[in-house]
Amino acid sequence: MRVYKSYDLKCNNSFKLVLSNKKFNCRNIMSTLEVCTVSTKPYNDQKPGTSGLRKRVKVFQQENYTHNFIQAILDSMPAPGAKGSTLVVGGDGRYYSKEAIEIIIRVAAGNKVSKLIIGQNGILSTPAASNLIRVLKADGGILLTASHNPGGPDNDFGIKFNVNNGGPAPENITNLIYEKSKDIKQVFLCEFPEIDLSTIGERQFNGFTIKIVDSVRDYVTLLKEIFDFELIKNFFAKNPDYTVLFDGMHGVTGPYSEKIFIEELGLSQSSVQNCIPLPDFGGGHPDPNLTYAHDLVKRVEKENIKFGAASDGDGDRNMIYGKSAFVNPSDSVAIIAAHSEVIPYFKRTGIKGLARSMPTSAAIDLVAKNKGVEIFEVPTGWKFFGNLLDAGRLSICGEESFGTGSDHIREKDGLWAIIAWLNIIAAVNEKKPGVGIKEILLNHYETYGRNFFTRYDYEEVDNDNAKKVIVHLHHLIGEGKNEFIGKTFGQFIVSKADDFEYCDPIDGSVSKNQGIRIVFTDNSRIIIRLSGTGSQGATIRLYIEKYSKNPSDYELDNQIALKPLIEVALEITKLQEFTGREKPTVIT
Ligand code: G16
Repeated sequence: MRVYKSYDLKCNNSFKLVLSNKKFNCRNIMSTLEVCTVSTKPYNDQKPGTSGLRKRVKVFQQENYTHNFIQAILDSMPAPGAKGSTLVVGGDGRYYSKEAIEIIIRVAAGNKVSKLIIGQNGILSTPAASNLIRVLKADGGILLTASHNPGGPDNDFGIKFNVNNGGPAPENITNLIYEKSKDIKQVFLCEFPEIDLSTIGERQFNGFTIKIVDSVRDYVTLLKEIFDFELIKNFFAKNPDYTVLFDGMHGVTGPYSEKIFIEELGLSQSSVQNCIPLPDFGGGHPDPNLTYAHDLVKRVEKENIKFGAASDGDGDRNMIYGKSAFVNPSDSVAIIAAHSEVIPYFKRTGIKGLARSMPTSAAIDLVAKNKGVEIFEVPTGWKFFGNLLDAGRLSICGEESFGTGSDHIREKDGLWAIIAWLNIIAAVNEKKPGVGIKEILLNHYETYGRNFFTRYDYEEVDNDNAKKVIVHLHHLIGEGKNEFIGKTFGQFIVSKADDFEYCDPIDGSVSKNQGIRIVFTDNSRIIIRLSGTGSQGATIRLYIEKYSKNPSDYELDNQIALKPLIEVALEITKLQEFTGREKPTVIT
C-alpha cells in the first residue's frame, strides 16, 4: 500500500475528474487541508433498512453514491453535529471496504470531523465497534458491513451509522439521513494521501487525526470482564472429550475467535474453522443458520462434536448447535437469561429487565415472569432496544434472527452469546457433570414449557407479489373485517389480528406497521413481515409459534410439532398462491 510522506495536501485535478465533472471549487478551511466542494446529484434509493443501507457493491460504486451517503450521515449527526466530532470506522472487511474507508476519510476531513478511529486494516466486528465507541467516548461510528449477506464484486455492501451510545442510529436519525440524501447537492471533501491502514498508530493532519487501532484487544478485554474465563478453561482442561467447533464462516470473527478460543481458553487449532476473513466470505453466505452453516452442522453430527457454534459476516449473529440439539435463538436468549446468575457480569449488575423483538418466541417472557422483572416486546431491529438499555431497564435481549446480547454494548454480539453458553455449561457441570446442550434445553423446557418456533424465509420474491401478500392480509385483518376474529382454522381460533405498532416507553416515539400478527385463542401466533435487510427483490418472513407444557412434546421435532399451524399459516397468507413459491428458501 502506498504511504505518503508529505501531508501538505492540495485538491488535485485528477481527483476532481474522478469525483465530479460538474461544479468544483476549493476553499482553504483548515490551514493545509484544502476542503473541496463537489457538486453531486441525489440518488433516491438511500433509505436505510432494518440495519443500515445494504445494496449490491455495483450500486455503491456509482458516481458519488458512497460520498453522498456519507455526507448525508454527517449532515444528520445529532447536535453539535459532525464538525469537531470523533468517529469510529471499521467493518467486516468485505469487498469494497477499503475504497469506502478512503471515501469516509476524505468526506470526514471535508466536514471538519476532528478524529477518525479506524480498526487495523479496516477490520472491526460490529460488537467490537460498538464497544470502541463506548470505551473511547466517540460521537458515533460508521460501520461497513452488510452483515450476513454475501460479499464480493457481484454481491452486497453496506454502511450503517451508530450513535454515541454505540448502537445503531434510531429511526428519527435514519429517516433524516434518507431525507438529506434525497436533497443532497454537494459533498465536502479533502484530497488525501492513501492512508496505511495496517500500521497501528496516530497521524495528525492539521486539526484532523487518524488513529489506527488494534481491532481485537479492547473487545477481548471486555469479554474477559464479563465471563468466567478461568472456569471455562478449567472445564475444558478437565473434560478433553468435550469437543468444540467454532465456524467463523470467513467473516470478521476469525481473529477474535482465535484469540479467545485458542489463546485464552486453551483449545486446539482444530476447534475453529473458516476463521480467515475473506472479502467474499469464501463464496459462502455468512449467515449462521441451519441452511448456510451446513458445514458446521455436518461436522458436529458426523464427528459427535459436543459444542458447535458459528457467527456471521460482521460477528453480531450466532448459532449454537450441539449433537442432535439445535438451539433455537428464541430459546437461546431465554436460557442465557435463566442462567444469568452464573455469569460474573450479571452477578455484579443483577437483571434489570428482559426483552425480545416481536416475532421472537415468548420463551424469554416466562423467564422474566419467573424472575419478577419487566419484559419488553419491541419491533424487529436492534436499534429498538437502545433506549431501554440506556435507561437501565434492560439487561438481556434477543431476536429470533440469531441475535443475542446484553447491556454490555449496544449491538447484538455473536461471540458474547457463544461464550455465555460455554460459561453456563462449565458452571452447570461443576454441580452435575455430563450436562451438554441437549440436557440444558430439556431442563429448560421442564421448568418453563416449550415454545415451538419456526421461521420460513422466501428470499428474492418479486416486489409486487410480496406486496400482494401484505395487501391481502391487511384486507383480512383491516377495519370493518372483524368477522376474522373468532374464525376457526383447523384446531385454531383467531383471537386477535393487527399490524404491530410500538410506542417506545422511554421517548414515546411510535413505530407503525412492524409486522402482521394473527394470534389464536391458545396463544399460538402467525406473524408475517417483509425483511428490511435484503438487497434484491423482497424477502418475506413467516414466523410461527406454538406453546406446549406437555412433557411428552418436549423432544418433538419442531417442524412436526408445528405442522398443523404451518398449514393454517400457508392457508391464511396465501403465500404459495401470491409468490408462486412451493417452498421457502430457508427454514429455521
Ligand atoms: C439486522 C438487525 C436485527 C434484525 C435483522 C433481521 O440484523 O440488526 O435487529 O433482526 O436485521 O432483520 P430483517 O428481518 O428485517 O431482515 P443484521 O445481523 O442483519 O445486522
